[in-house]
Amino acid sequence: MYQIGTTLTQYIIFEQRNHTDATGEFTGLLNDISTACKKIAALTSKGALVGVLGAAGSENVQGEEQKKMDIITNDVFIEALENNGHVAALASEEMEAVYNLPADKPRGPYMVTFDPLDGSSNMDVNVSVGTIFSIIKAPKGTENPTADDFMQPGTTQIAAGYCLYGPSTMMVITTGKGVNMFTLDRDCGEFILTRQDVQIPEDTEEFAINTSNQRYWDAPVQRYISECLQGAEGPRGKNFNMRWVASMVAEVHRILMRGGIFMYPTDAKLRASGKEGKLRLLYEASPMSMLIEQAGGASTTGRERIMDIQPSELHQRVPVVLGSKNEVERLTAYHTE
Ligand code: AHM
Ligand code: MG
Repeated sequence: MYQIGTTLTQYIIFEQRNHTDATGEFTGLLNDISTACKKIAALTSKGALVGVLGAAGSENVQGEEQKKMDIITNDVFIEALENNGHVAALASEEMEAVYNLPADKPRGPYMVTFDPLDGSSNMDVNVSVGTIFSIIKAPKGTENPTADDFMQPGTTQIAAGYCLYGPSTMMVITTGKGVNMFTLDRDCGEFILTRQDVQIPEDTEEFAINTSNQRYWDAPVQRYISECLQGAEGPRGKNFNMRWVASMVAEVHRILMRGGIFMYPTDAKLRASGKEGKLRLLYEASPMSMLIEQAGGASTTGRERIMDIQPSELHQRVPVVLGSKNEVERLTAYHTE
C-alpha cells in the first residue's frame, strides 16, 4: 500500500524497484504518458480561450467528424511518446494506420494504443472528456511493428489507464495489481495518489445506456433494461437510477467510484451499417476492461469476456457491457438463456 499523497512519479519509481529485472523503460513510458495528459489537461481547461473548440473540418478513418481537439491531442500524445526510446510504435483511434516512429528516433520495448480525447464532442459543451491508453509489449527485433503486431488480446496488456478531464483531472492506472487514482495538483504540476486499490461494489442500482437506441436493441438488452425500469414493482424488486454522460471515461470513472453498469451493446442499427459495436476494442473496450476487472468488476460483450477477444483489425468495434459484477453477469446470462 502506498501513502495517500504519494506522487505518480514516486509511485512509478517505487513500482520499478519491485521488479528486479526492470530496465526503466516502463517507468519512462508512464512518465511520458503522464506528461501528455498534463498538456491535454491544460488545453481542455483553457478551452475557448485558446481556440481549441469546434470541428476540424475533417473525418477520421471511421468516418466520424473530427474535432480540433481530436487532432491536437493526438499530436500531443505522439510528441510526448516518440522521442524517448520507450516505444516501438503507436496506434490511435484518430490515425488510420499504425504510427511508426521516424527513422532517427530510438525504438523501445513497448507499444501504446490510445484514444487521445474520448467523448470529444462533449468538449464543446464543457462536459468531462478523457484520454484512454493501453500498453503492450512490442515484438522483439522489429524496427517498424505492423498492425498484425497489435493483434494481441486484452489479457496481454502490461498496463492500462485513462486520464479524466473533469472538475478535477484524474489519472487512473492499473499495472495488473489493482487500480490506483491520482488527482492532478495544478499548483505543483504533479498527479497525487488520492485513492488506491479501488473496488467496485458487486451490486448496483445504477445503469448507463443510450436509450435513444432502444428500438434497435436485441432481446436480452430489452429485457434487462425493461426489468430495471419496472423498479420495485417489477421482477428486480428494487428501483434503478440512470446516467448517460456520453463520455466513456466519465462513465467508467463513476462506476469505479460507486458501482454501476455501463452498456454500449450491439444493435440492429449498428449491424445494418456493418459494425459489431460502437466502441473500439483496442483503444476503449480493452483498457477499460482491464481497469474494471482489476477493481473486481466484470466486462463482456454480452457473450464473451472482452479481455479474451483476439483482435482481427486495428479499429475493430465490439459491444461492451461492464461494471458491477452481478449486473454484468445477469445481462450476460440473458444473452445465453
Ligand atoms: P468517440 O471515441 O468518438 O468520442 O466515441 C466514443 C464515445 C464514448 O465515450 C461514449 O460512451 C459514446 O461514444 C457515446 O455514444 P453516443 O453518442 O451514442 O451517446
Ligand atoms: Mg473514443
